[in-house]
Amino acid sequence: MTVISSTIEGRIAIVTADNPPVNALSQAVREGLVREVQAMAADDAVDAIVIACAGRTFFAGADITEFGKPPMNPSLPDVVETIEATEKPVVAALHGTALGGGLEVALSCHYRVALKSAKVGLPEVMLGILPGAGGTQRFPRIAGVENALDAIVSGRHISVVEAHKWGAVDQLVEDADQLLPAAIKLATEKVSEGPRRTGDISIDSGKYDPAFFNAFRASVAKKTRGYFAPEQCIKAVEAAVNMPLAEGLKAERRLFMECMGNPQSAALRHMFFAERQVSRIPGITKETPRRDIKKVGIIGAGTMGGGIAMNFANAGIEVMMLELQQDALDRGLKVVRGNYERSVKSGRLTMGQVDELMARFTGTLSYDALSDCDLIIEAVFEKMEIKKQVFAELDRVAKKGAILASNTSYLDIDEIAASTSRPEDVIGLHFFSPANVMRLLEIVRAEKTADDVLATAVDLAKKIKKVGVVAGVCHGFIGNRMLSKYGWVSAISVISGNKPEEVDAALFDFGMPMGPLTMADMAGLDIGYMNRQSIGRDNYDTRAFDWQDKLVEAGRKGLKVGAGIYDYDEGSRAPKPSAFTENIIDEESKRLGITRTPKAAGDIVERAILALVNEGAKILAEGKAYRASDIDVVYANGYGFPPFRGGPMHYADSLGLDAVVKKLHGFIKEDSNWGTVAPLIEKLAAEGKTFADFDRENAA
Ligand code: T1G
Repeated sequence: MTVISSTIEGRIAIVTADNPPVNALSQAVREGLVREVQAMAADDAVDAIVIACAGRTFFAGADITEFGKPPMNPSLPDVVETIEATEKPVVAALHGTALGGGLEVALSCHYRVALKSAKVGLPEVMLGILPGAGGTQRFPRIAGVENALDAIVSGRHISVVEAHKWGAVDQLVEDADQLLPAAIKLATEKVSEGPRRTGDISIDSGKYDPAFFNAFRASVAKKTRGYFAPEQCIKAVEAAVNMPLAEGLKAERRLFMECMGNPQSAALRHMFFAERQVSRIPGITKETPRRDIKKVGIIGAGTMGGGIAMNFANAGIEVMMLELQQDALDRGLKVVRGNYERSVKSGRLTMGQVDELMARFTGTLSYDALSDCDLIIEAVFEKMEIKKQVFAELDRVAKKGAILASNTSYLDIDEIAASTSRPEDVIGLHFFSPANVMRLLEIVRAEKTADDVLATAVDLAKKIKKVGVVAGVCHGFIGNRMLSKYGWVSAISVISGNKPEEVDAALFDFGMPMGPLTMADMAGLDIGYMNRQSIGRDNYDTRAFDWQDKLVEAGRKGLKVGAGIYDYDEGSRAPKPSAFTENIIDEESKRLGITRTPKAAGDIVERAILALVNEGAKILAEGKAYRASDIDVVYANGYGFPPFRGGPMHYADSLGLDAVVKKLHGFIKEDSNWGTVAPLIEKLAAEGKTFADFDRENAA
């Protein structure tokens, strides 16, 4: 298929790319662009050139599938330099999302026309790299240093309306059918004026001294903690300010290659593709029927119920919330409105939009009112008896074909489904708190869940902007099952020798958003306490948790009561080491006859992360997750695992599974409560394979 073709209208050449799905700048596209632009530039019948793309978007960037493979000419910088050097005016016609190399191609054109709905951006930093085809040099010149620096380091998508205000886009058109004519018209008008090269624009370097860049560094330090690429992006923009274009481009190239060589880039590319794999489900195809979801019922208007409901309202779906008491219902709806009004303060919403969103909500005290809902999700108390009562009611009132979903975070969906007359319509939809913010949704496929119910849930996840990962039924599904092992390692690390703050600091420095013990205090120590009470002392490692249970019994339930593992000043969420806790740990270790020996941070991290990996491999082998990369997506999007490490399974691959097996055996020798090494890791290690190999060989 010809990916690049040219036509001539009047005396204007139109070079069009057609490389679905996103016109990625593959080798064929790059080669075609150089060939056609050079041919049109040499053609006496042509006075100016327009570059446009067919399909849904202007070039959405370099072809990421080519990364990690030997480079193929022409490189994107070659393409960009060819276009910019053209003696005839070149106009870019932008629509969709002109991102990364796509925007760099547009910046090498001399003028830019855009469809008003289009977006531009330089999101390379999200892939652990930086704009490597002149973006760090040209964007500061045409958009201003401050705007470019923010765009390059954040990787955010920018409306062309904003880019137009910056001077980076010359003209906006309202409708798609106006785009090409406007680009041709502008090209014609510019024939006499000739090319206007972004690279020729100079920057007043005096305005942007080291203090300016250091202040910017400080402003992004928290958000970019642990990431390698953001600093390289800043250095590249500094080069744009302090060097002529040719030198700046060389500096950009060097910094780009340093990023490409850093393991974080491979990890972030892994996450990019992993998130796009999750919707590939065995047995589900484009032909699988889907059910129409026009109205959603939510049982429970508490924090979870309200947050879940907002996702659907945000996607334009009508929501009916059910509570047993009017004041609880009123309170729930008030909290939802409050959440939306906070977005008004931050400028993300207008009050009019809040009213529009709230108009999608209705409330009821009667189950019967849910009889016209297409999907009903319960978010009630995590007790099986209560869930079964709710599902019995739903079975009575829900219309035929309604999907019945539980938001349970670890209970058995098969058991819940069996309490209805329609198990094929029952599924798990496990949202993560705050449900209107966290991107992860675990879609739990029960034994009898019908394919069309599952397919509907997978599509619905995308519609409500969640990353929907399908899990099988087991205690805690994927994330919480792994979390229980991580929590055990952090608890045992304390009783066997490390201070809570040492364990937390080690995992925080690894890249977790907060340490496991701070997280336990935030979630509430009483949750784990009640769970352990319910399963009984013979079914968990009491040595690891008795010290925490003593804290709960002393009323120290965590942040919510101002004391848990840590102490908290009035109104503060900052954890402070607690003498009370230290005393409990000391007493407990003496009672258990443990001589406490602190471990180094690296040893703490190794145990905590490999506990995740070992459990993840068991989940994978049991078929409770379809891919190792799905497990990475769960842990990065639901539990804050640093994306720049690619998720626990990718991280294990980077260590080498033979090394992982050796370490796990060492841990088991040290403490038999580790259980067993996952046979799947042993097998892959013995075959010299990785989890990535497993995914390739078992591709859904
Ligand atoms: N290369 C290859 N494939 C890509 C791709 C890309 N750049 N972008 C998307 N795809 C595939 C994706 O894997 C999926 O495939 C399909 O297209 C639809 O994507 C030198 C080096 C454009 C906003 O980072 O942000 O330029 O799963 O499901 O939700 O400076 O894709 O269907 O087989 O995401 O509508 C910079 C990355 C590259 C943009 C569309 N560009 N892409 O979102 O669809 S680095 C980016 C996106 C660079 C230069 C450097 C999004 C999108 P499949 P999708 P979407």
